[in-house]
Amino acid sequence: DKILQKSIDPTVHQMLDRAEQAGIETVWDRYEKMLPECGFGELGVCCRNCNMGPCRISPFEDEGPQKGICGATADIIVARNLIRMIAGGAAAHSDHGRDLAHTLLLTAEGKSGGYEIKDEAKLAALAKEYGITADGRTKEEIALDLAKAVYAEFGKQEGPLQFTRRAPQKRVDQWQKMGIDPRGIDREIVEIMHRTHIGVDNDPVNLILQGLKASIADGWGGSMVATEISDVLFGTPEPVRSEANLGVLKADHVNIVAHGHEPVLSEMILAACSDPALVAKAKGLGAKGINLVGMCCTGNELNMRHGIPLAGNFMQQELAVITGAVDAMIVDVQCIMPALGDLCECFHTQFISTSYKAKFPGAVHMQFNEENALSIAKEIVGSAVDNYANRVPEKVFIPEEKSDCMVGFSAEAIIKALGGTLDPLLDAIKSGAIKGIAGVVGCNNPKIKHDLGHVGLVKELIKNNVLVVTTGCNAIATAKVGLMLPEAADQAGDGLKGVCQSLGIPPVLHMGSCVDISRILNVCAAAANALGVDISDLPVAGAAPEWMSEKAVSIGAYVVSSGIFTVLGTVPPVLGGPLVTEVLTQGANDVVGAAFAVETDPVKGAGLMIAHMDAKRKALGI
Ligand code: BF8
Ligand code: SF4
Repeated sequence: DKILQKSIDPTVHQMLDRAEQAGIETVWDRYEKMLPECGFGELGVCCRNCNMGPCRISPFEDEGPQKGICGATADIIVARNLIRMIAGGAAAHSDHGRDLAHTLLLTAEGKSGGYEIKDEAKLAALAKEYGITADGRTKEEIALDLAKAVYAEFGKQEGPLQFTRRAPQKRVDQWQKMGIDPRGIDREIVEIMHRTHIGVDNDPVNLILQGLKASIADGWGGSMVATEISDVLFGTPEPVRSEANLGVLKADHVNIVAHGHEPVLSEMILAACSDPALVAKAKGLGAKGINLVGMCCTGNELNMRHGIPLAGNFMQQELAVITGAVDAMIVDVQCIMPALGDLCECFHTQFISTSYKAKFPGAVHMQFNEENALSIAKEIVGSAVDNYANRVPEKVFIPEEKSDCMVGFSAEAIIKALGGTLDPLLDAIKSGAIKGIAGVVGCNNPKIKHDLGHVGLVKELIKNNVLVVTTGCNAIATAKVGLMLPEAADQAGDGLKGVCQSLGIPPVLHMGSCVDISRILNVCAAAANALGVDISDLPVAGAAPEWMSEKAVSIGAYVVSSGIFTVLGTVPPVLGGPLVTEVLTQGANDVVGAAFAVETDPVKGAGLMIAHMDAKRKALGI
């Protein structure tokens, strides 16, 4: 019936059925109420950048306005809107990176309340990269210099951003030639806001180039800082077993869902959950213990580093509450639906916000800070435990479905699994056992049957011997259906199957949260450097089958800017600008050696990626 059409995930069907019976609305209901979505918005041709407007351009040449009041054409408006999305996405990722740099700084100064430097090898490697002397110095002294150096990347006026130099020299040369080698992370974002103000940059191509520049400052800047510093503070992920889907909630435990993005919070919540006094408190209330599970990218961070179970991806955040078994939903920043406030009022669930940057109607705000991190985390967990007493057993229904998964494939872990170098992987690519590597990432979006885009595309890729690396909500989707188990190699083509079986790895490798797409860039850069070619020469491709966020727009832009062909599974709001559409899908090839394609059918999307890999293989003579 109607509910079955909304997702491929049986937990979704069960929870939506319950929601319907209880008269509770979810993201799918609100989506349907919104239909038809605004046609001008879909095409990207509405502008509110000044108060002479709002203006919107008629898609029909012979009727309605063809220019905004200031004279802006459809292409100008589309380009401005698109790069403002990039600015939003790059700002979100990079502010996350900044928070990690801040935490490292406080930790190095001995001012943080509970953090420590866990990965000294990575600290040493990063210090070397930044030219920081390590000889005879304590890890705190080295970390202080490193924290200051990465912190400075945000406010730099002149480049280069250190991590951009991990890219092959040919790529850097091309960025410089096109004027898109970023200077400072914040600077490129601010410049987008300047250029898109009324009466500044009105050349669509020039606007898009600035969008690419800011996106590179995200992927090879803010996001990479977030990943690398998280590893220094919390450890670089290594393969670990875990579970995924709503079935990870436990009826006889205090259930805490950590939702959002920054491990700065979730790591401390995890530490607080094993506090003996809090565990005893939970037991005193009749629970068997405290069950911490993750949602969205914070879930990925906890999952990759500690094997903490994944409750679900973006479209499942409301559904977790509808189980009636969640005692607290603890959130920080990004991808947290404001709908959770009203929803939690229908249940006993406590909705706890923790960041001054992200407050929500209906949430209890418990301000988190790094200086007193562990003690605040204990207060937050304590509040969740107390709330177990308010749980209404008759309202609890936890779906049974969950899948085992093997996760934790950081670049370092992949190299380790390969025996110390990338060579065995490159050899498998050269021999044709593996056709290529696909990075499949991104959100959920009610415009697409939930998880069908993700799972459909990934299954088709592995069947065709394409090794898949994944992050974000795609990672959660694939974990839930068992694709992250070594046994899933049975679903792969013979070549990929053989490689996975000999290494004991799944055909779909979980590389982390969305900022961890920087891990994928690092693997691509290392592979290109090992072969002496540019990233754009490699048989690799990207896809975001169900993307929705501004962060995803920035990601798409930096992945293409890095030379990787990328397939989008939902249509970006650019089709109203014919020139912009042409630049993104064709012209970009001449600028950065890659471009976008839009394909809403996941199997066809995989086909485009495979054809691209075949073409690259041919050009490389393999
Ligand atoms: O940063 S994939 S819905 S959770 S934006 Fe959000 Fe999209 Fe999920 Fe993580 Ni990424
Ligand atoms: Fe209209 Fe131009 Fe103002 Fe945009 S900037 S609202 S197109 S007048």
